[in-house]
Amino acid sequence: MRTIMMKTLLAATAAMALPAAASAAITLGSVTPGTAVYSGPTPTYNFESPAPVTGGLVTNTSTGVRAQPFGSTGNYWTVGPADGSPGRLNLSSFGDISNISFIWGSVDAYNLLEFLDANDNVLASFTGSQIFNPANGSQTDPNLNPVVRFNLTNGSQSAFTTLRLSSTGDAFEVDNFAINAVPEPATWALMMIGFAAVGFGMRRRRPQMAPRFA
Ligand SMILES: [Ca+2]
Ligand SMILES: [Ca+2]
Repeated sequence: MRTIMMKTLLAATAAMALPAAASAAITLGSVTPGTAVYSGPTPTYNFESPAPVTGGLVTNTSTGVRAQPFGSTGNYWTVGPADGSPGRLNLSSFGDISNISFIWGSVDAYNLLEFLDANDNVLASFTGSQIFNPANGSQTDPNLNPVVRFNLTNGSQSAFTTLRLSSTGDAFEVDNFAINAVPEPATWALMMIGFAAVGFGMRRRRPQMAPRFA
């Protein structure tokens, strides 16, 4: 019985370890259908205050040109022939980044998202059709206004600096970017000191728990 459990445990551990070794550096982690009231990660940029972007920042919906993403409020960022394409979001001030999420509004097949390094080399790219198929630009379907999350691993965390959004048709509309930075070495050091302190406290307390007479 114990042997079977051990084997199962080993197999499960191996299965968990494999994808990390084989996977690409930047991957589409999740596509969560949008909600009328945004319920994703706390945004770093909701475009109500200045953000390091180039491209149109708007509040309105203009029929046939751009539409506010379902679940977005106030300003949003739009890229396309009418509003300028490509647009860029410069994230070089964050250091290493482990994941990014945002609302991808009215997903169109001709929307293109690219992850760039400091020299504008493309590290990874995703089209609207990879987010939902068919990517028909619906402004109300939650599946076509999802919160998308991208995960970065290994070297891509430090190489990545800029998101480039392009769209050959109107439009590529987004809001509520949540940027998760990898903890700085100083933060890790503080955490390790914290763990060490807890461990030390447990070791010191243990003798007092032993019976005094036996
Ligand atoms: Ca907003
Ligand atoms: Ca669109």
